Parts: sequence; structure tokens; C-alpha cells
Amino acid sequence: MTFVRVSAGSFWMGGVPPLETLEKTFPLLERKRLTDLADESPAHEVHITRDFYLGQHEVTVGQFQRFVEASGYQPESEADGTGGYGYNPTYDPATTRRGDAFEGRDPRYSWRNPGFAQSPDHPVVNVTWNDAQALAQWLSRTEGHRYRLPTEAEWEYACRAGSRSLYPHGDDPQGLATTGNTFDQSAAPLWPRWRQHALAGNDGHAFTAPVGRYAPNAFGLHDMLGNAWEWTGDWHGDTYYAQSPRTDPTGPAEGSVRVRRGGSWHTWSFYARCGYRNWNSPQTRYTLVGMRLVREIHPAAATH
Ligand SMILES: [Ca+2]
Ligand SMILES: [Ca+2]
Repeated sequence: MTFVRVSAGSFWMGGVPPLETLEKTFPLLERKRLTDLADESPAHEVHITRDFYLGQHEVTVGQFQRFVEASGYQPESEADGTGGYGYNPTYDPATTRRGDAFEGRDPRYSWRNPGFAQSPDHPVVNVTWNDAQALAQWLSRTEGHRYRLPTEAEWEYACRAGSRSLYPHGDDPQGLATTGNTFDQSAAPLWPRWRQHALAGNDGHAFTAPVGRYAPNAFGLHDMLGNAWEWTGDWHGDTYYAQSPRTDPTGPAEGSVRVRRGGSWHTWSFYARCGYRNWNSPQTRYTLVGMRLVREIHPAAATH
């Protein structure tokens, strides 16, 4: 894994533009979607007081496979017998109770098979938060550095990379076509019902893309937006931003769902923003969700 050193610093976390601005930027979205962002407020200044290394890329299929082979760990999509989710061109969400965009859970799908082709340099998906913990703990044991998921604050700080706009490149969703793998003209034909929400561009990847194919942000990080959602270490709290510590926040002390960030290859631009928060149970495995790790910098020798 390649890591980028992210320097300590301060930034404004969360905050959404006024409704009129959102309506202009996302004219096709129902009002309910635009107003359903309460957990992104209030904007609040956060201080990240320690440098840290963040994966330049999402964890790849090849890296995860090496972990599984070397450690003997059985990922949850295989261990509990219920499988994962997958893309099946003949599957119709309308025929299912939950209306899920993908077929599952089904033992035929797992981190090894999300129903579409992936090469070793694609981001691993169908991995749970618990799987991410297992990988981080194994790496920490074998490499002598502490690995973990980023906190939500570290993740958003690294995604924004000094920007305060909707996206690191600015406020125009169409700019995502060159900076991230999101729902565009390559994916739209497979989900005709949502075609109108696809970006105008076509990046040639209907599903996941090899990591690092799109331009990096100002911190040198690739695919923070799009490709695979990324688990963070934090519990989700709807009102957490109102009471969050200003310094190195680590999320609510307890909760039931863990935050994932950044959107995926299947995600509309509205949800592939640095500030957008989504969540799942720690056992959730899905075709859109992967991970990226932090490697901590050794504490100063003075700490005993
Ligand atoms: Ca794409
Ligand atoms: Ca990503």
C-alpha cells in the first residue's frame, strides 16, 4: 500500500449550501433529498493535531487477497454463509421486497465476486467494517506500525484537501467526471430508471475502475470521491456535529451504524461529496463499499 503523509491542520467540517443554491446545482432532485442533510450541520471548525499517513488509494482486491491468504482470516461475506451483494443484469429491483439496486444477500456473491469483473488493482468491495478492522489489526501485528480506519474528521479533512466547495474541484457536479468514478454515462445504460441522474461524461468504467486512474486531489489522494465508499472508524450520530469536540474528534462513544464516506462508481454526484455522510451496520457488505487505511506516525519518543 502506498501512503501519503497528511499534515496536521484545521478545516471546516460539514455545512451545506442554502436550499436555493442546491436547487440550482441539482435541478433534477426532489426537494426531500436536498433537505435531508441535517446530519451535515452545523459546519464547525475542526483541528487535526497530528500528521498521519493515509492510503493514497482504496485497498485493492489484490491487497485484500494477500491479507486473506497470509492471515487465514475469513471475511464475513464468506464466514457467515449469507454471502454478499452482486450485479446481475437479469435482476429486477422492482420484484424484491426492499427494492435493492443489487441482488443479495446471496452466497454466490462475496468480496471475491461482486457480479462484475474486477482485476487485482480494483478496490475491494463487499467488505464489512469488521473485515476492515481485521485487516488493520493484522497489518499492525505484522508490520510494527499502527493501522486503522480514518476517523470521519480525518477522512473529510483529507477529502477536502483545503477546499470548502461541494467537491475539491469546485461546485459543479460535472467536474466529477474527470476526478472520480461515479454514476456517469458508462453506468447509466445499466440502470435506465436513473439515467437522468448520470453525469454527462463517460469515463469508460461502468463498474469499479482500477485505483488511481483519476486525477488526485491537492493532497495527492486518489478516488476519495467515487469508485468505492470507504468505511471510517466512527459511529454515526445524527446530531454529533453540534456537540463534536473541536480537536481530533473520534465520533460518538457508541452507536449502531458506522459511517462510510465518498460515494462509489454507482453513486449520483449529489451523494459523492466530501461532506456527505452515509452509514451501515458493521456487518454490512455491499457492492459499493470498500475501505482505505490510515497508518499512524510513531508517537514522539518522549511518550512512555
Ligand atoms: Ca464510471
Ligand atoms: Ca472512494
